[in-house]
Amino acid sequence: LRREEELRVAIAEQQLEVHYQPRYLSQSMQIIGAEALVRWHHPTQGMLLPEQFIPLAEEAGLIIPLGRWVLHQACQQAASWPVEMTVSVNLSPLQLHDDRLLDEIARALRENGLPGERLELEVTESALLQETQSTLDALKRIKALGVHLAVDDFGTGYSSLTNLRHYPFDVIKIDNSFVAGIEQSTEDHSIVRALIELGRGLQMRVTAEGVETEEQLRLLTDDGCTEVQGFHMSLPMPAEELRRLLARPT
Ligand code: G
Ligand code: G
Ligand code: MN
Ligand code: NA
Repeated sequence: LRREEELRVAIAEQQLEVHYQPRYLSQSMQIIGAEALVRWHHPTQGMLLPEQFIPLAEEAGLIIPLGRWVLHQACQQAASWPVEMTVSVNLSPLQLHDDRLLDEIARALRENGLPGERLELEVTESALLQETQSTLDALKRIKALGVHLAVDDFGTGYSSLTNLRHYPFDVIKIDNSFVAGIEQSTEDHSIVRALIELGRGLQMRVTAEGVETEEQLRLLTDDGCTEVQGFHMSLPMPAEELRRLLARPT
């Protein structure tokens, strides 16, 4: 309960900070967007990563105010970038099924003057397993705002491919775990190639996540994966650092 109280205070007192990890075109290494990743500057424990507090936020019902705060921050930042690119925000399944989500998204866009196309919301593949019809309805309402949708951690959730066809996703994000194995494992490499092909067939863009080496980047580019994200190109960074990176002449 103490931790929960601390998190409540953290949301109210702005101890949270959003970092941004750039997403690149694999061919040109042009930055085409960035993913918002929340951090908690805990008063005594230093910087905490999302896996250390998102599960608690979900259990305690705090993911709604936390998610709302991240969404507003991300839209505000994106509106201030010197380049017109997309900001991606992770959505918890609980947010997806919250009645107020649609209004919150519309408000975050409107208050920051950000066009819907410049926001992308990421939903994990595992979130698609439950309540198919209400999930589909929620996604369609978000799409109607012009906002883009990405299916995150793809390949790990065992969702049926039939469902994927009916969902209005713009982007498939291939999970880190497959990308990590493509140099050593022909199986992992085959899975990644199949996911790239699946995206092509469904007319969805494909982003490979967790690209950590030059060789992984080369293999993915050769396989026709047009977008990449990962430590090899860039770590998640504070908003100010990303702004400087974007302002730098290329
Ligand atoms: O930042 P890190 O690299 O440690 O992220 C770990 C996990 O936390 C990822 O799966 C990411 O989707 C999730 N995450 C990061 N920021 C947010 C957020 O603002 N909301 C939700 N729901 N999940 C987030
Ligand atoms: O939302 P999602 O689960 O996709 O969140 C991305 C997570 O992956 C974040 O925790 C982010 O810090 C992490 N990440 C980003 N790039 C890399 C990478 O190259 N390698 C690894 N292992 N993790 C990464
Ligand atoms: Mn993500
Ligand atoms: Na992911």
